[in-house]
Amino acid sequence: MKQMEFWSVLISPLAAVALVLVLGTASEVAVAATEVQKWTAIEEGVEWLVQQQQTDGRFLYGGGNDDYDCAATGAALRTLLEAGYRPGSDIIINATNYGDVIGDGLRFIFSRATTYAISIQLHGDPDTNGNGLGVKFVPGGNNSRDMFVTGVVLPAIVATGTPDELVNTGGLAGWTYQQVVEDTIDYFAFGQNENVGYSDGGWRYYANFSASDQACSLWPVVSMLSAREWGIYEAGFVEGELDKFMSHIQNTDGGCWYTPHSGYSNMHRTGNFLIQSYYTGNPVGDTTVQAALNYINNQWQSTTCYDGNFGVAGAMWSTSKGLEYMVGLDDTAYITNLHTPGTMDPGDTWTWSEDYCEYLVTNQQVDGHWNTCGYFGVTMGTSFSIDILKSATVCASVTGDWDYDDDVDLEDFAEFEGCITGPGGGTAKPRCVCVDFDGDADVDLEDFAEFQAAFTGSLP
Ligand SMILES: [Ca+2]
Ligand SMILES: [Ca+2]
Ligand SMILES: [Ca+2]
Ligand SMILES: [Ca+2]
Repeated sequence: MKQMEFWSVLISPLAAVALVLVLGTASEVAVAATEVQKWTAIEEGVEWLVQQQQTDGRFLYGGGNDDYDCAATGAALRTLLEAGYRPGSDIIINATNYGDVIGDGLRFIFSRATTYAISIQLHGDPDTNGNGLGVKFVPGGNNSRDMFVTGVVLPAIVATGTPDELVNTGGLAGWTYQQVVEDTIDYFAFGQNENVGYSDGGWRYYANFSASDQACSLWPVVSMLSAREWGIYEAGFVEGELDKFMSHIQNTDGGCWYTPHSGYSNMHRTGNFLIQSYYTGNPVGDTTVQAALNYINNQWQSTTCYDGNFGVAGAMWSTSKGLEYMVGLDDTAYITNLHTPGTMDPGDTWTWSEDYCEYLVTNQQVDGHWNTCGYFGVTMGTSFSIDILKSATVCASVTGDWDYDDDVDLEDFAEFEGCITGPGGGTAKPRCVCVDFDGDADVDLEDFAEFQAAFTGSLP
């Protein structure tokens, strides 16, 4: 807090300078802008989320299971880290220290981590760093939750952006985050199924379970994509093996089964297929990708619990990520079966992404959470919902224009001032990323200099 006071004192004289620059009164331009609505929904969702943390750092999945709670904690941390909060960085909002929330959450996750002996597999050696170990985030031996929990947790560690940080608790204490990520990726490569017919190349429950399913087979892929952000790559055979599984998991309607050549299609599993397609490098023109896109378009408006789209947070999350990867947020060619256009900023185009955001903004509960039907529970569903909105937000095209009314005036300055945390201080709220002009994860005097340069005063 000392640091924040220091910056406030330093900023005040500069604020006076800004005041002098403004002659005339600020005009009130009411903009019913979805970008503003999205940011507000994100902020209210984040405020609800942090209040859900338990005293030992965990977030509850629902159902009272430590392993599932670890997954819910991973999802919440990833969301909060991507919203700009950092462990050890004192951002205090409504008496909650967001830096402590992240730090406590990471401690809970690492308290669940354990090493796992791995060895050469049929298609190659999964042990990229040659230490004979993998890592999973469920304690003890094989457990039916190993792949799911571990796959949800890993991206949170990568989202810290600190590969050199040391684990400070549990069995991996003293390891760097980098090594944890390497060995977790090794674990996924080791645990990929082989020599089991149609299930070759997929995952289920725990390492080498010897059957695969399309719900579980999402999470190792999400983690491996995440690890690439740190330049960490799994063993070379994994992609090609996953291709085999993908060739046996797609139904004739373009959607995906739960297990190979069996049952019926659903939205979540088909969204997973798009993410897997991106991972394996299948182009959008590939017939299997086209078929999946066609299924998603046909089922777009489905609200069927578990198997549909809207209101099923897990389905919306996978489909949103998959579409963003494969056709982009601005796509209007592949997903056309949309709802009637809702509120948008002037000049924006109604897209699948806007359709999702409109739903989320409209259906957020008063206290900031989202209800969800499906497998992941309310806390994880709320994390997913925030992620979807966050992916879709864009900062105003005019630098420093907080309220999207095409000027940079005192109203924008008031919000800018609320974002100032000093060098290395993180961000006060998610939307502050729009005034971190030099992109170094803080809002400080260097950013203020740019804000000042962009200052226009109120424009009609
Ligand atoms: Ca290893
Ligand atoms: Ca294997
Ligand atoms: Ca403005
Ligand atoms: Ca900055």
